[in-house]
Amino acid sequence: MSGQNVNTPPSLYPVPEAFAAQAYIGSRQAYDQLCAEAQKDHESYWARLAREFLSWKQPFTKVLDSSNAPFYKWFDDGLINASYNCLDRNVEAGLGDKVAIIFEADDGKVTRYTYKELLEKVSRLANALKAQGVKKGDRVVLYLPMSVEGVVAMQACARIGATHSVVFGGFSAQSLRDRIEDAGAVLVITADEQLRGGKALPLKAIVDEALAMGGCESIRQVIVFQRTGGNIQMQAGRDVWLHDVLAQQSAECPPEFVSAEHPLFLLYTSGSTGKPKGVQHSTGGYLLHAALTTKWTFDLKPDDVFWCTADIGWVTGHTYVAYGPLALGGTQIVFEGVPTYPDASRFWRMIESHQVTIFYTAPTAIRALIKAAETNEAVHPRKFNLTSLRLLGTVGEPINPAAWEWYHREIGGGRCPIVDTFWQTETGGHMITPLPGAHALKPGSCTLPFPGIDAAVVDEAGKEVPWGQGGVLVVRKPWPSMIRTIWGDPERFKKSYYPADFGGQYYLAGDGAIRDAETGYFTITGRIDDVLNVSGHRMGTMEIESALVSHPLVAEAAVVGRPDDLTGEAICAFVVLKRPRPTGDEAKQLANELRNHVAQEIGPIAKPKDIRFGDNLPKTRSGKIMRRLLRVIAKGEDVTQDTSTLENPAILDQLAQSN
Ligand code: 7RM
Repeated sequence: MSGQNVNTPPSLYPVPEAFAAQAYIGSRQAYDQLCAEAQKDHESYWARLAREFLSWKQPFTKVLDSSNAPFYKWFDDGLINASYNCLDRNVEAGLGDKVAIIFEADDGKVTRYTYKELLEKVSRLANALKAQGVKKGDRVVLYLPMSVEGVVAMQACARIGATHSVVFGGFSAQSLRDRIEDAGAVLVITADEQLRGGKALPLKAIVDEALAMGGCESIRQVIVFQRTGGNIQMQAGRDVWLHDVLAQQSAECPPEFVSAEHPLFLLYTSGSTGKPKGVQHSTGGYLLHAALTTKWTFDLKPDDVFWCTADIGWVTGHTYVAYGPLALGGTQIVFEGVPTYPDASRFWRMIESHQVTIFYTAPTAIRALIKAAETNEAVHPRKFNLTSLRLLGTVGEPINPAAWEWYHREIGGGRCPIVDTFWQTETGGHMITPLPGAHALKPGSCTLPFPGIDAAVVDEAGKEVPWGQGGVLVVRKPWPSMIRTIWGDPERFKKSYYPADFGGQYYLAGDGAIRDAETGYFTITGRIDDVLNVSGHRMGTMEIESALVSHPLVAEAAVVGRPDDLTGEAICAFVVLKRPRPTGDEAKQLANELRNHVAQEIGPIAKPKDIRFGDNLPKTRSGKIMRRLLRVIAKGEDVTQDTSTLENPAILDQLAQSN
């Protein structure tokens, strides 16, 4: 191949010459130079980029404040507004009539929004929020479908300095209530219903249910976007229609400039213990990394059509839908529906019809679409013209090399680099990822840290391990878009991310990693805590256990993950009832009841795939559940470890046979 670099080991995919020639970061040398700049003076490097990428109302004078570490502050005395940076400055630069968002509805209807139109919508809603008494620093919960209105609502909050907290539309009333209460939100923005795969699913009714549960007395108003016209109850004095409030408001709203450290948003995510944590992000540092990574990782150019398929309910939808592409004045697709409706060619059809050039999705979607294409020629990507594509990306979970190869060959035509981007809700944006014009690719590896990110693989003592040896992934230096705290629980923030056993110095990602012996490339080996990754969705085992034991029949439950070809990991629950262990049809029926109960408590995405009933759980003599053994049983493998420390070794056979 002509693009082959002499230094590229043969198992790697070299950077295509044509791509490198036009890329912002077009060589390994250019990448190394940026890393060297950051290495030499971490603060000056980030300060330079913050000045280049963002427009400041008042420039910052201090870059990094470590005086209260690990509660780092970046660009603290700078004044900035995220919505100004995403909208006004693009309009001011002459991009007012450029299409910002191409919206494709579930039913295929397409609507385009220019930067000018988006700015108007955002300003109207921002004025409506102000009219409702929403003030700078107030929290606003968004429970919305994947929609332009969702992006507008986030931007409107940012415009007035309110802190948004988006709750994914698949979460239950209970989960929504918990988040509203924890955030102390003053207002909810929702829709009557959401449309997914031709089906209307309730949203407003779930908000009603959540607010009726109590604990949400801080809520003063509910704004309702009319999406389907479905039948819902409007509570007088509390609920108003979005179209009514927008019509009453002016299309001009001066942005509220805030400190760079002002909380732009909270986003709840699962941890290894009990309840979800409200990850708090800043305005300036976060927006910098959103813009910077969108530009360098995705090589986003003015003429690109960018499509990130993530829902705004997840962090990927925040950084690479609501903020990153807009901060750069890009054009992007917002898609309401699902990849399998009306059939499993929806993504490929949309790439062709919108001439998408950069496509970013999750391995779980790729695996599902591979399976569909294998059994149904009509939905095979080769039936579509995908030649507009120039770059592909993945996120959310490890991608298995076979799926990578298929994505590369069938979607990218062998011509498009794939950026396998490793990051987390807490990191705000990409941490370890190829820069497509600089790095030769290795399927299954996220390659090297983004310039300025000091990632390392260390042992339990915090000491770096040699390449080729597995360890724990840490980030040694603070970076601008890092999590600032856990809302309302700074102690938990410290304990979760800067625990004393790693010297308290390094950010602990919660993942294991190994670096390739020759290239130093990172491969993520999976979570090292009790967090599962099901279809790219983060789920705490304890959260699911709590949901199970809240059912009146359940005495005890233990949840583990097991590998799954389609979803990456599958949830496997071991349950002890308060009555004799059920078998046969009774077991099936009870398992279904428990699954529905978990859906009620958390949401359908948390439903266990397997539920096994036992008389007991395998425990040590001190009463600790041996999850390690449960993981072996969940996989369907034989327990070969020594089980002599178990209180009740006979339970293993029972659980193994209870499937
Ligand atoms: C963006 C996002 C974070 C967890 C993280 C990892 C896993 C994410 C990759 C990955 C291997 C990747 N935020 N993860 N990306 N594992 N390769 N490219 O997913 O907070 O929801 O999840 O997801 O375990 O810790 S998240």
